[in-house]
Amino acid sequence: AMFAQDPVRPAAYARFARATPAWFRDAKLGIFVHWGPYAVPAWAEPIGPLGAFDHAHWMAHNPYAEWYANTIRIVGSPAWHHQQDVHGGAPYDAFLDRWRAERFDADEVMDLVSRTEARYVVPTAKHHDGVALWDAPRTGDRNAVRRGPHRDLVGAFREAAQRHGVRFGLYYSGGLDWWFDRRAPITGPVDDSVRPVDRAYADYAYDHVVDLIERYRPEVLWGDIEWPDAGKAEGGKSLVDLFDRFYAAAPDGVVNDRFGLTHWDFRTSEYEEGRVTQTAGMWEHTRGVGFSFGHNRLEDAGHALDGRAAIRHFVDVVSRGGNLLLNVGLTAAGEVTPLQRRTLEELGAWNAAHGDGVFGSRVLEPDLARPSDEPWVRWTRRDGRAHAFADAPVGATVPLDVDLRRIDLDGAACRGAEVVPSEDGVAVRVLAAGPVQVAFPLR
Ligand code: FUL
Repeated sequence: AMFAQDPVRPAAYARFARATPAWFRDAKLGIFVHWGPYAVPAWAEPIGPLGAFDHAHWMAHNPYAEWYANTIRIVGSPAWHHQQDVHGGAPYDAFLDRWRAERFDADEVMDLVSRTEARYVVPTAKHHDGVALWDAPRTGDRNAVRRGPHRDLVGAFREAAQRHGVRFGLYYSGGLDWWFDRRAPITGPVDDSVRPVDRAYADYAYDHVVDLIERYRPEVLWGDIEWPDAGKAEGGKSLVDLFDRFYAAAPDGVVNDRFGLTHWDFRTSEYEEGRVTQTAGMWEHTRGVGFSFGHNRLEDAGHALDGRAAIRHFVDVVSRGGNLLLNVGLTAAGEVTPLQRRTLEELGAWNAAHGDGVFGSRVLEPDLARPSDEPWVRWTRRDGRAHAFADAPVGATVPLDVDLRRIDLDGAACRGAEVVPSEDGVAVRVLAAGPVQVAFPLR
């Protein structure tokens, strides 16, 4: 039975239903970039992954450094104390002028992105703090062109992405804007009661995204939290009209599932939250190299994915049919930290040698071969081959759980491994630091 208050998807959104564009299905890896004045304090408690804590604890100890403007307003929280002690209790907006981007080189960032072999990049155009990275309409001086960097950062990313042949997307926080909506900080769940939903905000957000579409032609529209409810129904400055404009400008474009119950081309999950296991539709998993999206100076190697962990995470997501949107948070000066850079470089080096079994691949049917966690084995399918990825100490023998009637052992191509006989099937001996790869022809 349906209850009166159940949300209903407005019928107008049905016309956006479409098959996922091939480029996005094949892309597998994107790089997310979070950047804003929160990179100046760059401070959050690295308590762990989203989804592992209750709401009240999460908000008072938020490991997301890009939430700093909210966390420091929770009186008595460690971030509130930090703001008192280190920044004299100054208001968040004091960071706008201290955010200088003095060493930002969009081509350098995009060079790193393209060396990971990521096919798309998604910088934040406006996060929850409401600060725009371009001269967005009606933001007054709260944007990167009028304050701080004094540059159109969205434009700089856009042009560099084009020069590097990387598809360009944009993140826009339609759900939260702590400048437009100056109510008390969020201390519990991010539900409908803590986000602006009225016409005034719906029009404001609409004008921003129309401007982004017209000026920068993104091919990924990455909304966040929700879309203001007053803008969901057809007519006026509506989300229906916004999607019309988006697909007219980018016929191959894709939209994520954070515009509420309206339309999406792909589902999203984040750390432990909403973890999607193989669904019929397209999905993308996102996380930072550490526990934050914005740069957090409190994070060290103990909080972050090293190269090997990032590779395993990436291959795991792809083996289950998803894309990985891996985030870096730039420093206030505009640089990728050495910790994040190393992880991306190691992922890129591995992709250069093994990417033929990952990019453009599909999920391998479980009746052909099955993954395992101990030892770590994942499978993909591409071009008539089953690709096995195994990670174990050099010299270890890893059994593979396969259907030998369908997998051709003779034609196997090995990288860092050799195929060895085993009692009840087949195994690979690991000859190099992993994950190693074996491609088996399928019969
Ligand atoms: C979340 C946001 O609240 C985080 O700050 C981050 O932007 C992440 C990608 O989405 O919902």
